[in-house]
Amino acid sequence: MPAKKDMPIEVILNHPTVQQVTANINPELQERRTYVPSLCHAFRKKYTALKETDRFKFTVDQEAKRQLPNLIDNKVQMIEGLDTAVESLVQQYGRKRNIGIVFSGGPAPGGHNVIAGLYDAAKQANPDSKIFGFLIGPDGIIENEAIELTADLVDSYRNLGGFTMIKTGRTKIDSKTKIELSKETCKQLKLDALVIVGGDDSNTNAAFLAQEMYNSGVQVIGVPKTIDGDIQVRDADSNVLCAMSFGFHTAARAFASSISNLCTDSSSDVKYWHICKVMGRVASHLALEVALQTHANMTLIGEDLANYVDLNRLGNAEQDGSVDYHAYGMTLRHLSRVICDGIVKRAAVGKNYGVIVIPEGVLEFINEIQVFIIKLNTIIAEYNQTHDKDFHSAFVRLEDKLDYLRRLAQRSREDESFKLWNTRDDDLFNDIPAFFQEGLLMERDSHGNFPFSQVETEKVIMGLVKDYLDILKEEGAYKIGIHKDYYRKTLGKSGFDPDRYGPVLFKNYKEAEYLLMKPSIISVKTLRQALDKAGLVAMDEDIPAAIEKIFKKSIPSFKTQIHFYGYDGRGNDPTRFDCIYTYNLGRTVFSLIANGATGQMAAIRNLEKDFSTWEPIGIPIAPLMHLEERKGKLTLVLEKSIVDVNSLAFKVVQANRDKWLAAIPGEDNFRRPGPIRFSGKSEEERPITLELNALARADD
Ligand code: FBP
Repeated sequence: MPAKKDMPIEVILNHPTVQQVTANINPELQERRTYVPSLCHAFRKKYTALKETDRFKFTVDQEAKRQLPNLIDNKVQMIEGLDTAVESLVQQYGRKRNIGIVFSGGPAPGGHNVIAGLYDAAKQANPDSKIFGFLIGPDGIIENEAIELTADLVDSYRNLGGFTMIKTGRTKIDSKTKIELSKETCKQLKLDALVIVGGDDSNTNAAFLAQEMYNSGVQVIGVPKTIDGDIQVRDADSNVLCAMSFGFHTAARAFASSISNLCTDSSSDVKYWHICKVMGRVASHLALEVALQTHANMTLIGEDLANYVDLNRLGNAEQDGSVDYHAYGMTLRHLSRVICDGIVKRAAVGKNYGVIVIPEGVLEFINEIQVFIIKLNTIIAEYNQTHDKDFHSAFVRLEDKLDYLRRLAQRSREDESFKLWNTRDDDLFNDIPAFFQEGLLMERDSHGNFPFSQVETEKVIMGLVKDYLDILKEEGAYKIGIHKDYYRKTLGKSGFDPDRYGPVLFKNYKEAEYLLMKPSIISVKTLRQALDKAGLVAMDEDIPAAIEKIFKKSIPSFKTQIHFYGYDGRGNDPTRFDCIYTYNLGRTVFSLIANGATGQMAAIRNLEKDFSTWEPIGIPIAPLMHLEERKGKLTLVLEKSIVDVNSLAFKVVQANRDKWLAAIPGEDNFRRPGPIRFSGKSEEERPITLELNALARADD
C-alpha cells in the first residue's frame, strides 16, 4: 500500500519504508558490528606466553622505587603465540577468571573493541570466565556499580565509537578510603584482574592500584587511551614501545575531514577566515596531524612557540652587552603579530580568507599564561587542602575569586616569604579580559588538570589579532591585492587609461600581478588627495566610479567563523586502524592477565609499520613514572609526551609553512583527506605523524 500524505501518522509510521529508513540499525552500523579485525600473529595461536626482555632500559626514579616496590623491577614482556603448551600453562591459561574493566577519562574511539578483544580472548580460554564492566568510570569501582558483560551486549558495540556500553568518568582513586572501597569491590566480585582503560593519569592510577592490590593477588593492567596522543612510551635509549594511544587516529581524521571541508568552503566563498580550535589538552599532536592531513593555511603548534627565540631582541641586547631574557619564548602579543603577518600576506595576493588551526592547549606554551596557570593551580589546590569548602564553592562569582587573589597580593606585601601571588601578578591578571580570567580560574579535574577545552583560547588570540589588524589597516599595511587584469578591465570599460592612474594608486604597479594600493590611501579622502596631487581629479570633482570601486575592493574586512573540534571527533566511530589496534589491545590485556602480569600497560609495538610486524607487549608502568608538580605538589606520574620539535613530522609541517600559507598568486595547497570510511581502499592506514616519524628512525 503506497503511503498517502493524508493518512494518519500512526499508519504512516508503520509503513515498511518509513520503518526501514528511520530504523536505528542501518547498513553502516551492521557492517561495523560484523567486521572482524585482523589479529596480530601471536593471537592466531591457541595460547600465548610472556617473554621478559632486558632489551629496553629505563631511568628509574628513586621515588617510584620507594612507592612502587613490588612493580619497579617489572620488565617489558613480549607476547608469543603458542599452538601447544605445557600442562601448567594450559591449566593457568584456561582457569576460570573474573575480570573487571573500566573506562577512565574522556571517550576515545575504539574503547568498545578493547572490551571485545578482552571478552573474546577470555571466553575462548574459558567460557565460564566473567567480564564485568564498571559503570560511569572509576566511581563504578569505588561504589561497586558493575554489570556482567554478555555476548549480545559486546556484539552490539563492536567497532563502534564512544564508551556508551559502560560510560566513563574522571574520578581518581587517590584516597585511602577510595582505595579500600575499590579493594572491597574486587573482593565482592571475586576479581582476578582489573583493567583500567585511560590516559596518563589513569595509567598512573593503575600502577598505584596494582601496588595496593599486589598482596591480595588482584592483577591490574592499564590500556593507553586518549585522543590527545600524549601517551607515547619510549625507553631510555629512545626505542619506541608505544607510538600512540588509541583514539588519536580517529579523532585526528574526523577533525581533518571537517577542517578540510572548511578549506574548501573558505576558498569558494572567499570571505571568511575559519578559526578552528582543536582538542588535545596541552600537547599539539592532534593539531600537527590535522596540519599534515589538510594543509590548512596556518597551524599553531604550542611546543614550537615555546621554543621561539626573538633573534632581533637577542641581537639588540648583545650589542649593549646584556642578555634579554624576554627574547625567549613567544608572548601572546608576538603570536598575534605572527598570525597577522600571514593574514596580511595572503590579503596582498587577493586572499582575504583562509583556515587557521589552533590547538586548545596553545596558551600553556605562552610563558606569561603558563605562569598564571601554574600559580592558580597551586592557589586552588592549597585552598582546597586547608579548608572544608572547596575553592569554587567558597568563591562562586568571579568578583569573589578576584577579591581572594587581591587579598593574597596584600599578604605578599606584608609577608616577604609569601611569593605565590604578588602585586605584579594581581595587576597583570586584572589587565586581561573577564572571560579569560574566568577561564583561568576554572575548576581543575580530579587529577589537577587545567580544563583547556573550556577556555576560549581562540577568542583570546583572535581578539589580539583583530586589534592589530585594525592598526595595520590604519597604517595602510593591510590591503587586499587587486589583480592587474581586473583593474585594467574595470578602468578600460569606463574609458579611463589604467596606465595613467596605476602608478598613482598602487605601490607596485609596474612589477606585480596583484596590485597593492599605496599605504597612504586608506580612505576616500586620502584617495581624493592622491588623485588631486597627481592632477587626475580635482578636490571638488567626483572620484570616477571605477576608481572608487577598485579602492573599495582593496579595503579588507576581517570576518571570522569560530569552530571547536573536540567532542565530535571523540565520539566518532573508529577508523579501521583504531578498530584493529584496540581489538588487539584487548587481546593483549588478556594475555598479560592469563600469564600473571600486574602493573603493566598493554601496548602494540610497530604500529607505524605494516600490520604484519605489529607486536603485542606489556610495558612496565612503574619505571616510567617521574615526579611532576600537580596541584602544587611534587607527585609521581606517567610523563605526558608533547610534540617533539625535532621530529620529522614537525619538520615537514615547518618546511611546508609558506607553501600551505599560499601567500602567492594561484590556488591554495589544501589536501582532502575525505571522511572516515570503513570499507574500500581509500582510507589512510595510520596517522601521518607516525609514518613520518617512523621513516626518520628507519633512516637513523
Ligand atoms: P583524556 O585525556 O581523558 O582522554 O581526555 C581528552 C580530552 O578530550 C582532551 O582533549 C580535552 O581537553 C578533555 O578531554 C576535555 O575534558 P572534558 O571531557 O572533561 O570536557
